[in-house]
Amino acid sequence: MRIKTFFLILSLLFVGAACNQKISQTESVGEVSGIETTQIVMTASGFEPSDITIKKGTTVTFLNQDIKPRWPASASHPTHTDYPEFDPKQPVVAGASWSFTFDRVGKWKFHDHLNPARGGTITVVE
Ligand SMILES: [Cu+2]
Repeated sequence: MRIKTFFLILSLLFVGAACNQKISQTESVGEVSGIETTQIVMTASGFEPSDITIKKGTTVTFLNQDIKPRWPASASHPTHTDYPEFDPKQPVVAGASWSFTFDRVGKWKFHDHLNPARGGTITVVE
């Protein structure tokens, strides 16, 4: 009986230790990543949100929730020369997304290359 109790306590300790390890692993992953991300949804009515302010190094994911392709790109249409890298160089198909990390501080106007009347501004700060 005593031995049974001893093993029961021992196994509980092991389970407890395993749980602690899992928790600390999750925490460290969170610390290591430390990458800021944000999302802009694209639909037929434009970008949501269309005007955001982010810190330099933030990754913005443009998610296409429309049934048609969408194409986020830097001003000005059609050459996209303000921030040439801010351009997937091809349409983002329905249901897909495109992510871009903003490394340049500035006020970047953008638009939907397939519907240039829709657009917004991404302000990147230090
Ligand atoms: Cu364009």
